[in-house]
Amino acid sequence: MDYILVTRPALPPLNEYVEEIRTIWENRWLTNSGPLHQELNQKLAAYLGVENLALFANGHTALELGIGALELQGEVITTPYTFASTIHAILRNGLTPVFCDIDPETLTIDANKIEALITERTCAVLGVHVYGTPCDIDKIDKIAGKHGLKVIYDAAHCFGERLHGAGIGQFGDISMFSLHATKAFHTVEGGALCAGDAALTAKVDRIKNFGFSSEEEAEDVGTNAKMSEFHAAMGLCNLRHIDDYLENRRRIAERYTERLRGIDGIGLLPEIPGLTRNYIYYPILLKKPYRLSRDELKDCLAEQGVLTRKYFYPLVSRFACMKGIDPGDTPVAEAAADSVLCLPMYDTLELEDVDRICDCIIKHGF
Ligand code: T4K
Repeated sequence: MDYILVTRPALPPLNEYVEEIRTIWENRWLTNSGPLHQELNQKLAAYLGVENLALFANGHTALELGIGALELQGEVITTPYTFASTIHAILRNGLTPVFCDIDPETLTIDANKIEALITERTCAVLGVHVYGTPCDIDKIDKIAGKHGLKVIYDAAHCFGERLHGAGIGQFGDISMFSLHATKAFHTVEGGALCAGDAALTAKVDRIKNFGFSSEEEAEDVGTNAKMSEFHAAMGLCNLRHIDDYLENRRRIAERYTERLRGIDGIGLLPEIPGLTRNYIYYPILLKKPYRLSRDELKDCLAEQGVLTRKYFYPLVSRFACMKGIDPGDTPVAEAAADSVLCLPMYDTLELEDVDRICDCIIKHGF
C-alpha cells in the first residue's frame, strides 16, 4: 500500500540545489558563517520581517541557547501542550518549568491563568504559538511588564506568519523558528532566533560558535550550533519557492476546512483576525457526538493507508524525564492531548487525497 504520511518535506528541483552548492566547491567554504549562511541570514530577516536574526543548526538549540543568553534563574511559566523541545530547553538551562493550562480555543497558554502562578522565583513566561496560532501576545506583554518578566516565544511552527502585518518573530524578548525538514520552510535541519535587541543577537551568535568574539578571545561559554553552508544552500533554494509552498498549503487547508467545518464533534483551529497562517499542521479535535475515540480514528485511517500523528500527546509534563517536576493543574491541556489528531498536511498533498481522508473521517464517525 502507498501510505500518505502526516508530512513530507518540501524540496526544490534537484538541479537548483546542485547549482546552489556549486559555489561551495569553488570557494571551499563549508561552514562557520560562510557566504551562503550570511546571504540566507539577511534574506530570512527580510522575509520574516525582523531586524535581528541568528541562524542555528536546529530550532531546539536556537531556543535553548537563546534562553541561556537571557541569563535567567528560577521558574518559567509555560505550557505543557507542546513538543518536548520547549521544556527541555527550559530544564537544560537549570530553570524550573511551571505548567499553566491552555486556552480551549487557541490551545496556547491561557494568559488569564498566568498571574496566579507567579511567585518571587518567576523570571519568564514561555508561550508556544502552537500550530501557528499566536498566544495572547498583548495580555502576556502586560503581565510581563507589570511583574518584570522576560517573554520567550517558541514560534517553531510559525515560519512566515504575520499578525496585523507584523512578522510574528517581532514579539517577545526572543522568538524561535524551527527550520526542520517537516516545517513549511526548511534548511533540512535548522533554526532561527529573533531577538528584540542587536546585542542579544550578537551574543547568541557568539555562543553558537564557542563564545568567540575574536580569534583570541571567547567572551561567553559557548557550544557548536552553527548552520553549515549545505544547509544554508537548501534554505536559499526553498526561499525561492516559499510562496508556492505556502499557497499550496493554504489550498489544502481550505479544502479540509470546507469539508469538516460545522460538523458537531470535530473541532478545528480558530480563525484569528489579522493572522496570515502558514498552515503548518491540520489538527482536528474530536468530541461527542463523534463516535470514534481519537485512537480509533487514527487506527481506522491507518487501515486506509493514511498516517496521522497525535501531536501533542502525551503532555510533555507526563514524560518520564519530568519526574520530580510538578505537572500542574492543566485539565484543558489534558483534554486536548486526548482528543487531537493531526491530519496529513504538506505542500504536495493532492486534493483528492484530502477528500478521501475527509470521507473516511465523516463515514466512520457518525
Ligand atoms: N518547539 C516545538 C513546538 C516544536 O514542534 C519543535 C519541533 C521544536 C521546538 C524543535 O525544533 P527542531 O529542533 O526540530 O528544529 C518532528 C520534527 O522533527 C520536529 O521538528 C517537530 N517539532 C515535531 C513536532 O515533529 P517527529 O519525531 O514527530 O518526526 P518524525 O521523524 O516522526 O517525522 C514526522 C513525519 O514526517 C513522518 O511521518 C515522516 C515524515 N518525514 C520526516 C522526515 C524527517 C519525511 O517524510 N521525511 C523526512 O525527512 O518530530
